[in-house]
Amino acid sequence: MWKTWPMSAFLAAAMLASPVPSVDPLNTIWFDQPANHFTESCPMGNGRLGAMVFGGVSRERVVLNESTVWSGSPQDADRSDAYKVLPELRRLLLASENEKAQALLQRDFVAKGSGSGYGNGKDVPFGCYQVLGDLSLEFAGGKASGYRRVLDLDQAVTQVSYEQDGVRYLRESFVSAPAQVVVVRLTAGRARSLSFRASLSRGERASFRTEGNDLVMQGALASGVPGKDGVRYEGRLRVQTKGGSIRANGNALEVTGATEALLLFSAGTSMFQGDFAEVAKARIAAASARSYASLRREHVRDHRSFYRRSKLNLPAGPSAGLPTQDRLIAAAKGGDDPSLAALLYHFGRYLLIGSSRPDSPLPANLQGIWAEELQTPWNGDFHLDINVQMNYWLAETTNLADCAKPLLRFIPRLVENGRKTAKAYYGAKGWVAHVITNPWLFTSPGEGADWGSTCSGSGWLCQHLYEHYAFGGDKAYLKEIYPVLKEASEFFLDMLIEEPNHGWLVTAPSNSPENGFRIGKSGRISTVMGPTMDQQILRELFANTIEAGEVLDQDLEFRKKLGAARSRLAPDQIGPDGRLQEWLEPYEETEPQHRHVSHLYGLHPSNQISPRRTPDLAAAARKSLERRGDLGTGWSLAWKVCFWARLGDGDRAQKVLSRFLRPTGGMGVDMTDGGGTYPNLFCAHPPFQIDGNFGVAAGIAEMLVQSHDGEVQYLPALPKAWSEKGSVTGLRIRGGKTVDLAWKDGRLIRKTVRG
Ligand code: FUC
Repeated sequence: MWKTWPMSAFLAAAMLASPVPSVDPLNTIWFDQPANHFTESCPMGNGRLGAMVFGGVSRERVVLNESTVWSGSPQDADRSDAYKVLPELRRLLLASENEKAQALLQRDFVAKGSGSGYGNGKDVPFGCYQVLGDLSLEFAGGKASGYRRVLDLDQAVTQVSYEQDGVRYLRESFVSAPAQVVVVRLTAGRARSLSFRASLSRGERASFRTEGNDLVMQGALASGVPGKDGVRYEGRLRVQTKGGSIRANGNALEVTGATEALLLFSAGTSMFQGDFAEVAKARIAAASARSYASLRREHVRDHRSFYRRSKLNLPAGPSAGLPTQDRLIAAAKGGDDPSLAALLYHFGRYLLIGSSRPDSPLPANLQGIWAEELQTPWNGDFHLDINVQMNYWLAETTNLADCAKPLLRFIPRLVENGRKTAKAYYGAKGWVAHVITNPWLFTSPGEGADWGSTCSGSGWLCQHLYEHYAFGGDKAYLKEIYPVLKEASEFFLDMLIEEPNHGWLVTAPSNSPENGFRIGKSGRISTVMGPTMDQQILRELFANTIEAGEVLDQDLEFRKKLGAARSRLAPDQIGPDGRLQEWLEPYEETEPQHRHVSHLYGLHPSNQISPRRTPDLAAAARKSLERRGDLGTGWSLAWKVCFWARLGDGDRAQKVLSRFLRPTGGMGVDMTDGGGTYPNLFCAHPPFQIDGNFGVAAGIAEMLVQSHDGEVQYLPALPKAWSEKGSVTGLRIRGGKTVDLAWKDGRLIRKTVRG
């Protein structure tokens, strides 16, 4: 039954993999020891299948993911009569009785049922993104020396190599998008010295069996409804060897005395595919008929067709050759290594390519597609008050616009449920999504009044639809997404109320994610009308809808209506202390250093505030940022890098970036200022949350080129630390052109604009 490869393919494969992988400080993450935790692992992915290699010597652990492994099921979480309390809610808000409004909102205006289970929703209908399972390889053998584990971002290949009992061992792994398989190849430097036991495991809801040289795992996830199965899945591992023998032993396969082994894994779920098990089996069959060298070559070529579109080159400092973790520590101690920021930039792009390919079934979630738990933090869901959006900030600017497609396809799918929610809660036309959503297209408010009633989630998502047009200029695409923008605008047109003091139009009820304030001796309040962020999102949504209507020559009357409403939206206000106000009133916030900086949405990601066009507002935004401070959770730091870049302050952006790179191992949830970077460069909220990786790469791009402000700005926020020399290729600007730059002593020495 073993497959014997032709000798020529074997030789080619052996020559491809150098025994001691090389280290390029711009493109490699590497370790001189195995991982103890997945935040030290080497993550790889093809936009659907994910793998994290731990690289143990006596036990290799590869954590496997599949992006549709989601528990839960569709549910109706709308309270159908919520709209009846809307007048009273609004009366209380207009009478400045915010605390009472929030109590009423909590009672009658949140989601029906268990909502997201307060972020622990794996067994409720909201559900949770979950690990698929583990692949374990157990080896016999003594102490290893010369250990090295390298993730090569340019090839998207991980190599684990060491010497044991005088034999050099090499494991090479990748996750192929063209072949849709996880590939692990094990080689030994001496013939017939490779023996191991391979097994699959999962903490719950899984059964295992062997089928010839295949290991199969299958199961059904919780639906959240007692007695009903949720998503069904199947994973299949095939083991092939050159030399030696393979034997099934219980639910494991044992390889003895091989010179080389090839492991192929594929998986699928029933979320979008009835014949998922057959498809996975067919993929294994197709891949196992090919040589390792051809699978690898195809994979590297495919990966590079995304990865090599942009490259940042910054000088390597003395610590650049160290293992990545030591490099982080050296930088935190003040060591000079600008190339570390370039590695972080490349890693952000690498992770987007790995978790969100043009044909991925779902957008990247809070952990991309790299989870090791059954209950991931915050359900590994799609948060709409910053997180899923931040995941895609780098897509357009760093030349991965096609990787945004999973999000762009997901947004219109929310419309149907969003219409129902709009009607149930606001008696309004159009569609709305609040602060959390999932593959079951949840659009109801969250279950906690203090965070769950953010009503601008849909508006913020629409920004992504429109920006894709602003960068790409594709009118056929604009035509497709226009109805989504229009209906989102219709919702807000219908739900806005007039604020009596100035006659401004404001959202009500809402909040400023997820911050609170007090009035007099009140407790912490969040419920308000017209938080600044909502108003900024609506100004942008209406403008984009109008512009899209103009380009498509549609809906003149509607455009006029939108324009009139837009001019009456509450404006940005500068408070008595000179800061940009977060709410309609200059309330005293309960946490002045809160991680969200929602009221600066207008500065970034929107373009409403700029030092050039609105200097007063920009100065007020700067004051707000000063007060928020330079600490925060991982994603909050990433956002601050973007803010300072937009304010043209490269050194400050660099300072926050250094904080982002602070090495941490902390895994507990920290909502304040524990943000930093894990040994494998995953962003620490803590816990691990991938948005920060994406946001910081977007921030680095903003430091180098900006195109949101009516004219292109080259090197708008180049910090002194990078000024000596550097270059970047492939940054994308609105209108679709691509920019390459080089600089020396802080001055631009070369600029090429292509396209
Ligand atoms: C929001 C943030 C938290 C966290 C969570 C997933 O609630 O305020 O910091 O990122 O989303």
